[in-house]
Amino acid sequence: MKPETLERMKIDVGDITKLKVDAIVNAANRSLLGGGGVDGAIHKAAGRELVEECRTLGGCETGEAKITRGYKLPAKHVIHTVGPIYSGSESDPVKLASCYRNSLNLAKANQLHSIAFAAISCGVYGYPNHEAVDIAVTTCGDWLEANEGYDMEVIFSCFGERMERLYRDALGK
Ligand code: AR6
Repeated sequence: MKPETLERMKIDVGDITKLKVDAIVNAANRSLLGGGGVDGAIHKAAGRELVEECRTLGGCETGEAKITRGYKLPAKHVIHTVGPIYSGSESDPVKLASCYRNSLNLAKANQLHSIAFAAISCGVYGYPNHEAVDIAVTTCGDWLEANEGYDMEVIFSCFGERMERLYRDALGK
């Protein structure tokens, strides 16, 4: 990956619900009706209207992404993606990479220019965090290089120092 591509990806340490970006990416489940972890935090901060819009979407398959408004969040939109529940099978990295790629494609299709990702599948879905971070950085980097003429700021939201260290290592920062 080109050094300038790595430079286009940033790290934020803290609560993703505080970020004022065009879209934050939620680590949702297939129902899209809320849950624990970052999903619970996003729904709580966005308010009831978010789950009402989610109810109209008919769920979401693993590796896919859907977009809603941000309601009470500082972020304009929420992109909901469903990471794989880690099983150790060959499809896990494929599905996880799809989450990042589909979220970025959806953001571009909606003319968005800044996107902050939660660490998809890195909590209750049990994906080994080091591997998941490598997939996140590689997939977003490849996307930025394939969409070079499009202005997109990618932020990785790290909830705690341990995740921050993993992203810093992966980005060489
Ligand atoms: N801001 C940023 N990151 C956060 C926040 C926050 N406020 N809260 C937690 N994280 P998880 P998953 C981090 O478990 O593994 C839900 O119930 C957290 O430390 O939220 O994809 C859904 O409904 C971890 O690094 O998502 C699904 O059922 C990362 O976000 C299921 O969990 C993801 O952890 C999805 O599991």
